[in-house]
Amino acid sequence: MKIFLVNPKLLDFRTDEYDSFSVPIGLYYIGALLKTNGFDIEIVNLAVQEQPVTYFRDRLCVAKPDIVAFSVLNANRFSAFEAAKETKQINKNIKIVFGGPCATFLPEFLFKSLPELDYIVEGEGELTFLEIAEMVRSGKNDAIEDIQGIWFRKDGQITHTKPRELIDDLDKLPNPAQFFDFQHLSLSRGCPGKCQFCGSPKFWGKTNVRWHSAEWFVDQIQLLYKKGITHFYISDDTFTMDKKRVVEVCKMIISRKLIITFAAISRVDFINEDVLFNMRKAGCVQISFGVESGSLKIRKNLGKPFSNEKIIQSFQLTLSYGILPRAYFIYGSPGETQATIDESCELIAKIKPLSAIFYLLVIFPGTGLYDRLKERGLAKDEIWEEKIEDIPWFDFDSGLCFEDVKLFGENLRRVFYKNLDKFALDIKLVNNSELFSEHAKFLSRLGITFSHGEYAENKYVDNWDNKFIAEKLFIKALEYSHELDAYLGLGMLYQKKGKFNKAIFFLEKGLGYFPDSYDLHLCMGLCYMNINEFRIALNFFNKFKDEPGMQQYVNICNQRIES
Ligand code: B12
Ligand code: SF4
Repeated sequence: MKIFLVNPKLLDFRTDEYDSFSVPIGLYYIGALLKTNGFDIEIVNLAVQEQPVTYFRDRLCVAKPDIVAFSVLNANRFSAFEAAKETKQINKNIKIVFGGPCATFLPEFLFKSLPELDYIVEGEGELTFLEIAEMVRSGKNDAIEDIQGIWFRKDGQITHTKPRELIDDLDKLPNPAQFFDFQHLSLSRGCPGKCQFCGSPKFWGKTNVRWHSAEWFVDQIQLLYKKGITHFYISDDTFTMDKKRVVEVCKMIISRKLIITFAAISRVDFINEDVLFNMRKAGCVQISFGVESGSLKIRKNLGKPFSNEKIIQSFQLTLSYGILPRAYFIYGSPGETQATIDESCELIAKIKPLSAIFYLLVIFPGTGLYDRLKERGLAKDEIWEEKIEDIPWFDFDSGLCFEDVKLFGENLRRVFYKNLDKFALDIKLVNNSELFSEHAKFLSRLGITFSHGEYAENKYVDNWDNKFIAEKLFIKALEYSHELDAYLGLGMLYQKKGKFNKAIFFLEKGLGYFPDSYDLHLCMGLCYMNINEFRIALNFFNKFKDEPGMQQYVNICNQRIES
């Protein structure tokens, strides 16, 4: 029996394609369980399609699924609606199932809005969806009432069955990496936090955080690693919640010699030196922390009451282990004024994040803030009939207006970027020789971000400064260890500045340590071309003359030598 698992397209365009295109991990988990139970699964990623409806119609006609199931967020619900309608037009016997946060928190609204919808799976989806699929396969559709954790229509009424118990042992789930390729991973489900803007506690159950064992999790990484995937995003709400387990995971990654990098999300109260050391050794390059605001009053109101000292200390500690600390800030919160924004700017200057994301506070069903609005009669679920992805808090707050909130965001971003050079120059790393090669890698990677990465293109960051910062970072990296990227970075930087002899000096040194590097040879060859030393340049190009792209330089050199 054929089943489509669909990732619908977001309503609004995003510049960050990777995030908006990626299939939610949950679909892979569900897909893996269904595959092991003999179902034929196709993951349909409408998020990447320019013409999702046309594409979907074509796939439907070719594959003829029996069930079409969607992972629905508020932001992609309209795409799910369109595809569901299309499905029923083609064959009204195909069952339509919705799951995910939007489906879980807005079941009645969704059934009212979409007559084509058959079933909603509430919360954790694997076991419930498997039972639905088995029911459809057996043809006994009446059995729907026996399935726990669903919403469906009965005699025109929307009905809810008994909630399903959460899966007690996540390791019992088949490992999705056996069947699919992906980069987002999840060690745990749930979060003990109480953040008022977040739907996770209500979705996963506040008291019941569950984990995979370290072994299951690292097996997953290993399976993906063998398929050539080397960078991962650990998407747990708070990856380091169980520090012992995280250290076990990291030691296992190291002992199995998995050469990977990964980014994770944590909380400032859930890290310590042991965890950071092991995470760095295992390949962690970035940890994101939700700081939210510089105002303690706002933080308390949002449900994140950590002190400034704790936040500052955790950022410093993370950075000192050569892990890039990223800060998430929220603006436009209840009680936000220019004074609280100033507090956020002051905190930014103290925590010195090397990456920061500033979100306008928006709200979703399933969050404390949404409940507050509903209780006060300010919001109704019908608001989701409008073509919006989310609702900005300021729309409901008489103390805030769009113009001010927009300026708040601009202020925060400007302060962050304007100070970024100082933050980068102020990096202090732990003096632990076991981490020197990681330090060199960290500084080089950051240097690249300034020289030709994200910060090189940023309009708020001064360009001259960028190159200067990059140069400093590369040189500092080489004080720790011989790092290819640092040699190459310096070579490219000086080459761009027309300082070819200086570039050649560093590239030559780099080649002493990395004699087989294509990039160093290419850069060296280009430097010599620039100073009209075509014969010497040719020596560098010739070593890789069979590589795509190199032949053009070989030809130019040969022509110039002949003429
Ligand atoms: C990691 C994450 C991301 C990653 C996703 C990576 C990936 N490819 O998986 C990134 C950074 C890309 C991301 C982006 C966004 N995210 Co996000 N994200 C999360 C987070 C923290 C964890 C999700 C996760 O992996 N959970 C673990 C896996 C196993 O669960 P799952 O994927 O949800 O699937 C399970 C259930 O949901 C259910 N299920 C899901 N789909 C389906 C489908 C069917 C048919 C069935 C039966 C069941 C089912 O069963 C699954 C297995 O148990 C959640 C918060 C949370 N803790 O849930 C927010 C969350 C899902 N994100 C949220 C939002 C708003 C977004 C963005 C819209 C933000 C933005 N403005 O751009 C984008 C949109 C992404 C997109 N689809 O294009 C909101 C959604 C709120 C809502 N009601 O819609 C959440 C809940 C956070 C919050 N604010 O409360 N996100
Ligand atoms: S924002 Fe993070 S810490 Fe707060 S409740 Fe959500 S997942 Fe937990």
